[in-house]
Amino acid sequence: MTTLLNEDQLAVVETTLDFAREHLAPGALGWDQDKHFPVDVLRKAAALGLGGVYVREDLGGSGLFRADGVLIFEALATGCPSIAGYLSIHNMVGWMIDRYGSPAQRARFLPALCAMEQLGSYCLTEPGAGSDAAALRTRAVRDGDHWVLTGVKQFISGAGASQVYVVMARTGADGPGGISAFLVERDDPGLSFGPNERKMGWNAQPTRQVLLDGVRLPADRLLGPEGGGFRIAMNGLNGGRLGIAACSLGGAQNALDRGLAHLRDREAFGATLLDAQALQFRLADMATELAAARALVRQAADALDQGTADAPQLCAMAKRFATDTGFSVADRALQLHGGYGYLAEYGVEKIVRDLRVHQILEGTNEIMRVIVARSLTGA
Ligand code: FAD
Ligand code: 2MC
Repeated sequence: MTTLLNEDQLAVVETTLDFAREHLAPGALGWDQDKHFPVDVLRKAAALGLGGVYVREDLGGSGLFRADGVLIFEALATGCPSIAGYLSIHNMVGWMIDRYGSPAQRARFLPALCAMEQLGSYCLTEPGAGSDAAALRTRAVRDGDHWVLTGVKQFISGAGASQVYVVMARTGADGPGGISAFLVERDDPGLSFGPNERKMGWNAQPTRQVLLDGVRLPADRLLGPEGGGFRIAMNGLNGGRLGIAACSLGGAQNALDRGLAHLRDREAFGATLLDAQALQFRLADMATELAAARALVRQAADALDQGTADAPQLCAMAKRFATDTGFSVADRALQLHGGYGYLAEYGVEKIVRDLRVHQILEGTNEIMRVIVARSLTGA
């Protein structure tokens, strides 16, 4: 994963891989089993600058680029894709506040988010509006100097544990142009949470409904312009999709490494399994596909950093391709372990379960194809 990186990037990768090895990998299986969200470990990550990767440095951020972020999230995911995935979402929230917030909003929210004294969540999806996000129905009604928010957000990562929620709500007409973004805090009266969902993977972080029952916010909690919320949400997701794509690369790389180690150790038919050319070819395909996915993720990150017109499509291509490839590589690594791959203690089935949801969240891979197809057809 270090080919063609400059010295600064190599240092970032090395530090983050060390962190993943020391602080994520040892706990990952237990957190999955116990559904434990290790906030103390997140704070240690923040001490390395991973709580505000893209936030400007004046308020405690690291001021890095997407090209750095994809290296960071790939490295973190070698230790635990679920925690790396949450960190990517937290950093999406920080980026949105840094990019669209007023000076007062930046000063109020960013230092604590960068230190991960406070955690962030992103609230777009609703029970009746997932892929068709612009159909969301949570309402924000102006009342003098306040906004009053009512609605339900579904599947919110980090909900309950997070203090800061970026909530997309309808302030105007139907469709994307009638949506605004708001900064909601956990102790705002009227905010509550559903139970923690029971899930296939991503168990090291909570997923809950966010219930807004007449949440009354001062007018200065509007993030960006009124009616600009969908644009803000989509621009956040362009980077978020790269973070998730990178998490798939890291999880799959770990699974591939485990598969190789297992074949080297395991003996059958009078030789080690690694001597079987059919299995060597399988490893070769897995490594090749992962390298291709990594190249696309890095290309998309460069495009987003440079603000090219095709960046959203490239992010969608990279998210679709890397998350499909990552899942497939992890699944093949499980197969290479035979029956042991199916046992929790070998760690591969957990990677498969964690990586499965990357094909669904931050825009399903069908929606990624919609985005790419629209860019081709001009529809
Ligand atoms: P639907 O939109 O109902 O889609 C159902 C199926 O139809 C999918 O396969 C979809 O691809 C397909 N489909 C829909 N429209 C089309 C189309 N036009 N063409 C082809 N196929 C189509 N959301 C947040 O806002 N914040 C979070 O923090 C968050 N975290 C999540 C964590 C987890 C563990 C999960 C599972 C989800 C999370 N989500 C979050 C929600 C996630 O983004 C949505 O689940 C996802 O966008 C899909 O929406 P949906 O579940 O309503 O599926
Ligand atoms: N980047 C920048 N702008 C974008 C954009 C993107 N990726 N996607 C859409 N826009 C803009 C678009 O250019 C348009 O702007 P304008 O009005 O200036 O022309 C505006 O947004 C409306 O876009 P569309 O007309 O394409 O809207 P439509 O409703 O047809 O479809 C679609 C938009 C399907 C692409 C969008 O609803 C979508 O991405 N759906 C998937 C939802 C999703 O990703 N949810 C993830 C939730 S978060 C999560 O899962 C986590 C784990 C955190």
